Amino acid sequence: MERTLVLVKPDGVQRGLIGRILSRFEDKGLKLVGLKTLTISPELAERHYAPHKGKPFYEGLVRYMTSAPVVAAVVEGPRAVDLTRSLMGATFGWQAEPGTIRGDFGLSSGFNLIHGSDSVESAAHEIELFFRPEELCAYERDLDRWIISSDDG
Ligand code: IDP
Ligand code: MG
Repeated sequence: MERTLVLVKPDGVQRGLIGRILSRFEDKGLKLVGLKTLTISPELAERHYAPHKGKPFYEGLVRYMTSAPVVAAVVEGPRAVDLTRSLMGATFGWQAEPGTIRGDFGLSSGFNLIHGSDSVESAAHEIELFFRPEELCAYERDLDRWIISSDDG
């Protein structure tokens, strides 16, 4: 079973979209096993976005992500990393397909509402940046036998 890191970015929190964004993951059948609000420090933003250091949008990205609180969530399920990326949609709101989170709620390149890890490896690293192990709660849902079949992983 995979886990991935989701952030509802500052624009999503300010616009009152926390519930509507996170409900997409529950609707899909994925499970929330970690959840918190926090204001990202410049140090944490730099570690989280280290792969983008040096890119033209990097400084603005760190400013944006540290400007107001975010919601951090750990989402669990079969293929959670790829499913999360497809629920999010393309990076820029103006490019993202309707039906995706970015496609339905935004039009901007920078203010794109949500972050999701892009691989199983980066998910493991990013989850560690945002959560201590004891903050994650493994639990069974009785309904999962109707959502996840034995060949889903
Ligand atoms: P992703 O969030 O879809 O994985 P990345 O390429 O990893 O996209 O970029 C990380 C974040 O940096 C984006 O979500 C977006 O907030 C910001 N970003 C990326 N490219 C641009 C840009 O060209 N202009 C402004 N912000 C950008
Ligand atoms: Mg990315």
